[in-house]
Amino acid sequence: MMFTKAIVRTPGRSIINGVTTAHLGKPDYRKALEQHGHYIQALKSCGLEVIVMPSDENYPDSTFVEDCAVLTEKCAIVGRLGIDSRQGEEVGVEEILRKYYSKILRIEEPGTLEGGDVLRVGDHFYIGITKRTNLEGARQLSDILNGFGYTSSTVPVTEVLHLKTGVGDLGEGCVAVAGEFAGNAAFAHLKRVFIDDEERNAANCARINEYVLMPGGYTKAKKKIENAGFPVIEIDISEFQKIDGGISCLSLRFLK
Ligand code: CIR
Repeated sequence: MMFTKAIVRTPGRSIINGVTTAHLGKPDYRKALEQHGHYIQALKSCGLEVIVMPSDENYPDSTFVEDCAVLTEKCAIVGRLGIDSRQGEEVGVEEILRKYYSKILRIEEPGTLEGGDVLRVGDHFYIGITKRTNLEGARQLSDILNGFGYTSSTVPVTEVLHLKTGVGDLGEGCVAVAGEFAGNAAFAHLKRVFIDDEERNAANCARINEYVLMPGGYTKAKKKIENAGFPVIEIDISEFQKIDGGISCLSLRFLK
């Protein structure tokens, strides 16, 4: 899957109030901005044109744009975020998507769906059932995807925030798996890179054109992914990890 563009959203000062389950302290705004800049540079190194949305102080978590939508080459599906404080983030993202997509569909109430729960491998979409994505949201998404010729299946997620917190797409039918997903039969037919428990955050990586983008500081995981044949770009995203954010959630990648 090649990408030509990515949408990102600059973090605002309110990022210090982002929702979190991590016990790592509050993000440092200045440092977050700097890391976000490096993230944009990395996307550009992968050959992408980067569309930068301005920050929105009303939404502390809005820098995690991936949760707002699911993008395919045939259509865009706008999600319905599963936590009150984030509902509405998708409006600005949809405005941008309108410039590029003629087919935009929406997840409707009572469905909830966040993009962080949707992992594409080839033409198959795994949909994590989490506190943020409910069965109804998954059903609506899967109906839409089936209509465009894609397949999908659901994966119950119990230990982490989103499906992609623990499974990352490495491309070419290969995934990085950590924690509860390492033994999950749903991924057993794929080539898997097993990420050690103490480096579990490294499973949230993203294949972007020639490279795999990884969070910085996970030496063993980096070696494993490189040994599996994928060149890696590391980015320090410590400030985003303090509020449960990973590599994939910081952008929406697409081909247009
Ligand atoms: C949240 O709890 O919604 C944010 N603090 C983190 C969202 C991370 N998104 C993702 O993993 N796709």
